[in-house]
Amino acid sequence: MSVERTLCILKPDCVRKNLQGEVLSRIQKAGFKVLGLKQIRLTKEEAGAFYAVHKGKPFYNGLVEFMTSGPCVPVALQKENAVADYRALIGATDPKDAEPGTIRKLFADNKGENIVHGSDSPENGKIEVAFFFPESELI
Ligand code: IDP
Ligand code: MG
Repeated sequence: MSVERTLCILKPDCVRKNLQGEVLSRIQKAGFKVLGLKQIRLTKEEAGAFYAVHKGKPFYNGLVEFMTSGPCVPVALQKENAVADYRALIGATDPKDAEPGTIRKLFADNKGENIVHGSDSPENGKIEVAFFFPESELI
């Protein structure tokens, strides 16, 4: 196992529900180190670029709409085996399919509004952290 970075985003539904602290607390208790954190409001262009891999899928426009609907909180995380461990902690994309006790099972309303983002590979973890944080903002 090696030390990896993964990008968490506390999505607009998480912020609207005032669950930022609750969710981040669970992430920290699971051993993740917070390297960087900020609250921002994504533009359509930024959200579209971040989710470019999903362009053309039926949920893409709705996803961009949702991610720009209010502030969100990108969090740069680091830990041994961060990508897999974080995805296990948040659970499946659709909270209906997520394991009991996972963040999405506990807090998400549906497959689209699912509280948090997580990177899907160590390589994308690095790329996605860099999308929101210049190296100078990571401590
Ligand atoms: P992930 O966030 O678990 O990695 P992805 O398949 O990468 O899931 O999809 C990115 C995001 O797009 C999801 O977190 C969710 O917000 C949204 N999404 C994915 N599939 C659907 C769907 O079938 N309906 C509505 N929204 C979806
Ligand atoms: Mg994904």
